[in-house]
Amino acid sequence: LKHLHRYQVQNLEKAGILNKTKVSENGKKVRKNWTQTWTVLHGGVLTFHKDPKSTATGYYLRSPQIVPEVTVDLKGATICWATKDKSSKKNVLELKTKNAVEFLIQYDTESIIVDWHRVLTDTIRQLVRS
Ligand code: I3S
Repeated sequence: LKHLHRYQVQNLEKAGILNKTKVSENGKKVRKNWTQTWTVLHGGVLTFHKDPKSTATGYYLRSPQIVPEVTVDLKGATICWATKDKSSKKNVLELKTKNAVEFLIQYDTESIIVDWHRVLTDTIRQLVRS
């Protein structure tokens, strides 16, 4: 089990609390539903987990099998800063998946969202080459 823990930690590229909402699916706008989620970037896949309180880092690592609420394959996805018309919130990222699902990702602390932007951009770039 200890080995499993180490394996999980090494491959965990980034994790943290973010606000997210889906905005469209198959070109169709869906009603926003901003929720705070525990977000994990791992092996080119981004997952959103419900109830960040019960899924803080320790809990996630102890329960690597935990089923995410949403799984996003970043291969073929795009990430950019959302334009002002997309949301009244600050520090908003727009994530579009290859199969035409659009999410907004947001966090009030600029340094945190800037970090996520950098890591997501790098991950998507690497996946293009792979
Ligand atoms: O882009 P919208 O439709 O103005 O987004 C806002 C709404 O979804 C609103 O909820 P209602 O569906 O009850 O109107 C949300 O509470 C807002 O947070 C949404 O806008 P922001 O600007 O926060 O992304």
